[in-house]
Amino acid sequence: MKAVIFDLDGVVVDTAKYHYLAWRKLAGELGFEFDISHNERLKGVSRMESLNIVLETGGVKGLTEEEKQDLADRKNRYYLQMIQGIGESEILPGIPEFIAGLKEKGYKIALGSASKSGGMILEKLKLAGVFDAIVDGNLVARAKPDPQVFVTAAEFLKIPCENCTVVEDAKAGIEAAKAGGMRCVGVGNREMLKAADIVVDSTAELKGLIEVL
Ligand code: B16
Ligand code: MG
Repeated sequence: MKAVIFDLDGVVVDTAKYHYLAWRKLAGELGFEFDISHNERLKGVSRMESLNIVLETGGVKGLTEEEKQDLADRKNRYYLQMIQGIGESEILPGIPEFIAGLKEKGYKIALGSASKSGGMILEKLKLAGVFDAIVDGNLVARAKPDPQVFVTAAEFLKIPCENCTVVEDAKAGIEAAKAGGMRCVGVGNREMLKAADIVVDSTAELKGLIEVL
């Protein structure tokens, strides 16, 4: 029995743009501009780690843990407002066909997302029912590049890690998959994702990989 474990943001749906817009709004309120060139570093990493990166780019230092928590909560409120209306039209190209092809071949599929909103977003995309296991940021304590999110998904599926392939768009996620002893398909920039076993430019190409997984 084999499985494919999907990252959410950047693989199933392009929520990265909403994370970026929410961080940019917060940065603006703090008096600096959060530039898109730093956005790649936020992909796949936890909310608090993302906040630390955003504050670093703005040269903001010396905040207490409580102040940081307030800022992270504020960003999350903006993010939740922005994704309120998200729906099936925002599922990334080729994902429904890739999932259907995997199911046809008898693969199990799981979600392995760092986002605490992961499960809720899958519901909004009307995809929750097709996943055999859903692991999001509410179920794990250690953020990517720690493999916990993917290993937990494999445990839920009762499939050994070496029979799992992770699909990821972030460097931290690829490191996590490798640390968990899984194969990994990267989606996006070849140079940045070079630690993956296979890299494709876009989710539209995933279906073509089913035979080689
Ligand atoms: P939240 P993924 C990740 O999702 C995002 O890529 C990352 O930018 C975000 O900080 C993280 O989820 C936490 O999200 O603030 O909603 O809990 O790529 O692992 O699906
Ligand atoms: Mg991602």
